Amino acid sequence: MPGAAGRSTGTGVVPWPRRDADRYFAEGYWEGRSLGTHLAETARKYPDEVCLVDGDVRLTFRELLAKADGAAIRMSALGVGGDDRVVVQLPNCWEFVVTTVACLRLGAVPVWTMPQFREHEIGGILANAEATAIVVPDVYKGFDHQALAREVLPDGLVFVVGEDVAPGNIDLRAQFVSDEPVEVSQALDAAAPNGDAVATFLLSGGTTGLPKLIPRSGNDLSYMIKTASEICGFGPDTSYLVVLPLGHGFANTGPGILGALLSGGRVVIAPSPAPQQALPLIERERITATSAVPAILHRWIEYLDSEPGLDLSTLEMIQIGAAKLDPALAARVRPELGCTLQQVFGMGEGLLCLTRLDDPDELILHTQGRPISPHDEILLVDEEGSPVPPGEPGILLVRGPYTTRGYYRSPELNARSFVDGWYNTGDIVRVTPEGYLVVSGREKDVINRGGEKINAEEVETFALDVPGVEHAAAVAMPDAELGEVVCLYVVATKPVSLPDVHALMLAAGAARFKLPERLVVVDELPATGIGKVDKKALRADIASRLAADAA
Ligand code: J2J
Repeated sequence: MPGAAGRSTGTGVVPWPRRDADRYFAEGYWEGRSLGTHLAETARKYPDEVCLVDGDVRLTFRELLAKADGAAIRMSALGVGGDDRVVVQLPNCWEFVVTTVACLRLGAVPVWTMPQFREHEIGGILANAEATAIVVPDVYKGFDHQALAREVLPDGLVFVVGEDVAPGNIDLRAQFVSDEPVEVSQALDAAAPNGDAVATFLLSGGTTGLPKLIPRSGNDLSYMIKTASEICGFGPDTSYLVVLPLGHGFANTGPGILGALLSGGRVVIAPSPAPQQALPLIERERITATSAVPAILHRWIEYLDSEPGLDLSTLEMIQIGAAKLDPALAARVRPELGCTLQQVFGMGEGLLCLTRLDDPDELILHTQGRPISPHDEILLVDEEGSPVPPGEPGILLVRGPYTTRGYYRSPELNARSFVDGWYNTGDIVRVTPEGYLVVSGREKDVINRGGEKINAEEVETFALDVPGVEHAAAVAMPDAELGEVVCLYVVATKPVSLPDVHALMLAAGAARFKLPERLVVVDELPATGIGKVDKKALRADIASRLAADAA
């Protein structure tokens, strides 16, 4: 049951109904403890094992916990309170993991973000989360993150990872002090939040406008990560390679880094998903498991065709998810990478579906897995909300022990996205007779660019600010490598070019990956019967234009 030192989950967080919560506790799914407490327990069980590797840095569990606890206590002294939100915008590096563990130990709420985000995204996230602190690199890929942090959080704490810490900002690595007396860790243990408290806010890619915050509690997230770890066969012998951005739920929780750590395993951070960098690490660090999106898998397999000499024999499994995997590419995993493929269909809101390692090929190659929990409830409905006949595709609704009941402080959006506790995923799927999900489409207006979700309306809003643009519609355009990229249709009163749109979006502080790849100027946008832009017609239009280009 929840511990005594419970903090409130705060206003704006929709709790699970009492009856469901009681059931999840009774079944042992929810343990009533924070993720930080679970991590500390594992760290104390395997103190001398190396658990985090990044280049020359190799930390044991003892060192990881000591650094994190040292940072937690210093962050607290600097004014970061339990329940305060800390936006983490770091590239993939060991400091990201220590920061996360420090926040979880303190009960502060890390909000993981991507290094590509700029003032438009970071400013919005800071405001939504009411964050009081941000963690950034000094300079990354030529961009001055400290300057951005100061601009968007003028009165907050700016923690910097890097050599060049500007006056007024705080050198985060200097807080990773590992010589704290044991009482410090004990004090953090005693003050740990209970399992109901928000452990992290994940970002939703699927909603309108700026990313909405998804509250994930210690109870729900610990359950999800532990269950997924079990299904993935994670244990102390696991050596997990991270190539996905650490800002992603998939990389952290699917079961990801936190799953490997909670299993007593080892996390190895790749500086880049490029095959030249990631694949030699598999050989050198004797990696057993990793996760990627289809676009990365494609690059790896192509590279292995030309560089066959690498020894990847330790690799037991690779998870592929976040975007639809082509069965033909899926079929190349076993023969060319020599490991088991696991398809992953997940979402920051909760539901995680996995194929099982011992599933027959038919399911591994052609489905996106089945829910990890027996208490995940799935309902497929048509556009009117009526259940579809078994085996037919429908809009996927879900509820269960680790799927959130609402976005943070978003009553209006929640009224649309959650009904009777069911989260409307906006994905169109069908369920096989074995109970496995096959994703066949999407109802929500999102473009999935190699796993990065781009909200169409956000791009359209920028486009409407370009002089001369009267109407705008962003749709997914097929792309051989990324699966989908953004194609922008506009109606304009004067000539408009793609560079015009890019210049406006960059000046407005949008992340570069949201820039449309193609612009199509038309006389008018097709409309549906009810006067909405007919995006289906636009997707068909761009497909025929691509076919004509190729002919
Ligand atoms: C097709 N579409 C998929 C798949 C996700 C693990 C794995 C992924 C995410 C993630 C995650 C897909 N095939 N295999 O958080 O923990 C699309 C769906 C879904 C949306 C969620 C995790 N796997 N998708 O991708 O919150 O449209 O989470 O609703 O970023 O990605 O995106 P996101």
